[in-house]
Order: sequence, then C-alpha cells, then structure tokens
Amino acid sequence: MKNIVWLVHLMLPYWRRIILALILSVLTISSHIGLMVASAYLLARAALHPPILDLMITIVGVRFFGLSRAVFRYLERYVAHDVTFRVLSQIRVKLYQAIEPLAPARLKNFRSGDMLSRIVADVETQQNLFLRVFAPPFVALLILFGYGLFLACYDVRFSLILAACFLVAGLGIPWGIKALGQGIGHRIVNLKAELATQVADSLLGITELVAYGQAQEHLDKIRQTNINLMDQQRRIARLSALSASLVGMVSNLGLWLVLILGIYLVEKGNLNGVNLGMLALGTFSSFEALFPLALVPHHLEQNQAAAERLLELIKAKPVTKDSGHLSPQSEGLDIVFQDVSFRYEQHEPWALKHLSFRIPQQGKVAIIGSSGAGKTSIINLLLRFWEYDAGRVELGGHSLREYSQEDIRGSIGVVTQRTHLFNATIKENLQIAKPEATEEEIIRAAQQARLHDFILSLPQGYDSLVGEGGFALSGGQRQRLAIARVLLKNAPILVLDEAMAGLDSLTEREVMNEVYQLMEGHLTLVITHRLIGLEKMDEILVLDRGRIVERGTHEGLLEQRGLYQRMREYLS
Ligand code: DGT
Ligand code: MG
Repeated sequence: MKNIVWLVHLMLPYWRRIILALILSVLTISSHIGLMVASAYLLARAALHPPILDLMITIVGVRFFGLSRAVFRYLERYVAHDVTFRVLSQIRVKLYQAIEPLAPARLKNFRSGDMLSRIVADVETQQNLFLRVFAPPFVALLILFGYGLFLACYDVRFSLILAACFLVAGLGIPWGIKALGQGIGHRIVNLKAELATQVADSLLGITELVAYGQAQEHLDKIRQTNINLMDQQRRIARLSALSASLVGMVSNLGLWLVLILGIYLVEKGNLNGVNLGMLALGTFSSFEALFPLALVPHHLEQNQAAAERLLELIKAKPVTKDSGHLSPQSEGLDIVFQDVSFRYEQHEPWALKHLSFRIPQQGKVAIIGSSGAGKTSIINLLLRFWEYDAGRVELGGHSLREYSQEDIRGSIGVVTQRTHLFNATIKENLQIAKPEATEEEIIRAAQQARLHDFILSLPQGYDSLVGEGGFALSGGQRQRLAIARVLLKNAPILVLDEAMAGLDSLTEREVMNEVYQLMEGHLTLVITHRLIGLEKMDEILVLDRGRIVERGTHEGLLEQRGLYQRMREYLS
C-alpha cells in the first residue's frame, strides 16, 4: 500500500491534467451513449412519419455525438498519455537521483540485468497506473450516476437494473478474476526481471560462455524462463478474455432486462413506446465503461510489485553520507590517514587495519603489496565510495567527511583498475574528464599518453567509436585512454591504480615519464605491482593484508632487506 501512496504522490502535481483526462473519458463514453440514444430515438420517431422538422434536432444530435465521440476519444488519449508519461519521467529522474549516490558500494548487491529491469520494465509498468488502475473506476462511477439519473427520469427501476449490472460487472467480476489470477502480477514482474538478468549476464559473459562450451545450457535456461513468463502471460490473456465475455454477457442481460421492463411499462401506458429502443441501447452502450474494470486488480498487483522494486532502490541508504559543504582548495592539500580501519561488510575480515600514513602537499607516495592487500580499498575511501569504520582521514587539515563528495571527486584525477569506456567516440570518452576541453588540450593529453599516433591512424581519427566498453581497443590502448583522461583533468590530486597494467615495457616507460612530469606540483598516490620508477617516490608503503608492513624510500627499503627487496628480486 505504501508503494501506491508513493505513486499517487508523484501524480498529485498533475491533478489538473488528471481531472481533465477523467472528464474527457466520461465525455467520450457519454457521446457513445448519446449516439446510441439519439439514433434509436430517431429510428423509432421516423417510423411514425412525423414532419421532418420534428426530427431535425435528433438528426443534429446523431451527427454531433458521432463526431464528438471521436474528438473526445482523441483528446482523452492525448491528455491521459501526457499525464502518464510525465509521471514516468518523474519516476525516472527520482530513480536516477537515488541510484547515483548508491554507486558503487550499494549497487554491487544488484545484478546488472536486475537493475536494467527495474529502470526500464518496472518504470514502464507504471504507465498502467493511471490508464488502467485509477481512471476506469472513476469513469465507471460517473457514468453510473449520470446515466442512472437519465434513466430515473423515465422509471427508477431502470436505474436499479443499471446499478445491479454495474455492481456485478464492476465489482463481482473483477473480484472473481482477481481470485483466479492471484499472484500472477507479482510473478510476471519477477520473471521479467529474471529474464533480463539472464540475458544481460549471458551478453556480458558471452566470450566465456562460448569458450567453455556453456552457451547452449545458458540458452536453455533463458528459454525456460521465457516459457514460464509466457505461461503467466497466457493465463492473463485467458483471464482477460474470460472477463471480457462475462462483462459482455452482463451487458446483454442488462439490455434484455431494460427491454422487458420497458415493454411492461409501455403496455401499462407508463412509458412512451418511442423511448423503448433508446433506453435499451443507451444502457447497452453505457457498459463500455465496465470493460476495463475486470483487470484493474491484476494491473494494480503488477504496479505494486514493480513499485516495491523501485522503492527498494530509492529508499536504499548510501554507505557514505554526503552532508559536508567544504570544497578542497587547489593549494595546501595533504592527505592524512590516522589509524584507519575498514571492512566492506560487517562479517568480513578487515580490508585495512590501523592504517596511518601522510602524503604531504605535492608529495608522492607509492603503495605496493600483494593482490588483495587492500590497496584499491584506500582509494575507495579517498573517493568516498565507502565509509571507513574507525580512525580519521584528512584532506587539507579537515576530515574527509566535512567535504562535499562531488568536490572531493572533482579534485582527484584517478585511473582505476577497471577503466570503463563509453560506447562513444574517443574524443567524447576523453571529454568526460573535462567537457570544456579544447581540441589542442585533447590532442596534447593523447600525445602524452602515447595514443595520438594510433588515433590518427584510425580512419575517423578522434571521432572513431571505441565500441561497447571500448572493445575496439586493445587493453593497453584502453589504459592509455584512461591515462589521457587523467592528464586532461589535471586535478590537484593524482591517483593511479595499476595505471600502467597492460602496457609493454617500452610504452610503459614513455608514458611513465610523461606522468612523472605531470606529478610535479601534484599530490600523487601510485599503486603498482611493477615496482618501476619507485626511486622518485617520497615514500613507499608495503601493504600486507590491510597493514603496512614496511615503509620508507626506495633506498631505505632496499637496505631493510625485507619484503620490498624480495619482491624486487623476484621481478628482476
Ligand atoms: P589487487 O588489485 O588485486 O592488487 O588487490 P588490492 O590490494 O587492490 O585489494 P583490494 O583493496 O581491492 O581488496 C582488499 C580486500 O577487500 C580483498 O580481500 C577483497 C575485498 N574487497 C575488495 N572490494 C570489495 C567489495 O567491493 N566488496 C567486498 N565485500 N569486499 C571487497
Ligand atoms: Mg586493486
């Protein structure tokens, strides 16, 4: 129920359009009734051969209702869909605003296909909310009252027949259909999500699936989910057909009852025979308002299930609070980690334990250590992707928590271990780092990253597309693009996490030289497995299982003859 309240809340700002859509909907059905009533009356009157002038008004009425029905139907569709799409776009904006602070920590719990299904399918499901859940009962009620009053002008028993039919077809049948289709709405939403997850998973891992000969099995799984989904949809189609025929039966019954009562009244002289056809056909056409009611519970269930999944995302709390207002200055920045401990989840082992180090203004620190030692975790804390559990992290003399997250990230240029390239041109991928960058700046960054010549060798140059995730580039080229991004951003703090991974030794040295030049005047944190160029570092931290086990300059560490020295010996 909470979900629906949330959705209604989103609809409230459009209450004027909603009322207009409801009025137009009522006018459409009223025109339909009007057309039937006027036509039946015209035929009955004409059969008595009255002077043609007597029929003029009715003839005009038939023409009017015939036309107005189409016009109102068009306007009603237009306004109702306009409202619907406005609400959908609101949901999308809200969803995006909610998701952004969740990245990356909280989003790891969602699978990408499931996320896609929430963002696309679950949002789209909400388009039924107004059109198929809220509007039909209102319209049916208004038609019942309006046409019921019209019938009461002739005999109140006509109105009672109408009310009885509306009760059966508007409440009884939907209730029965709901009982028969209990849970289908939920199952459809969940199966759609499962299908999206399986398809997305198999697309992302298609190379592995083919290489390990698992493609057919995966395909069978997708097929099975698809069959299950189709089964549920077939059940809904069956229920929909059943409800349509039941409502059809009730409306025909209503027509008969009105006709029988009418004949009785005509015989008794209480009703003019000319009106008989008009009342019966009008009643019959008023049932148009009842047809959408049968599936209201089903759509409501589907809307609720989808809204529940959306709210799960919207209500999720980001791991880091973004309540600080400070903005890092470009001068005087130093980074201090004071006895920092951190773990990703409560029950997991510590990723960082009692970590203390300081990178002075414009200082250069390298962090090395075995895989899983906690190197990337330090960056995750620095970028405020995760919250540390104990200790203190300072930037420029203030706790990291006092800064606005966006500003912190704005002042850090980072090459992550897993660079993502967008399916766009090389130039656009570079401009992410600095949207207002000039042509010269972009070329300069690419030259420094030793990428310029390669880019020029492509037929489209800087306008070449890099493909989904950059698949048109080699691993090393992707990495150099990431480095070019950082060079372009030229932020006061530079963080390189395995930035040179995937580069051949020659290119690595060339790019390193450029990066070292850039490091001058920047605070730099380098994480590397390769142990190259560490002589230039102010301090090297050797990390092991979340703790600093050795620290010092290159020479100092070599003298210690500890882990650092062993690692170097092993590499050389
Ligand atoms: P690398 O990149 O292989 O050289 O390793 P590091 O040193 O960068 O390791 P790091 O900091 O990514 O991981 C440290 C530990 O934390 C490791 O045991 C795996 C765990 N860990 C890393 N990322 C996550 C995460 O997102 N969620 C959870 N639950 N654990 C994580
Ligand atoms: Mg790492």
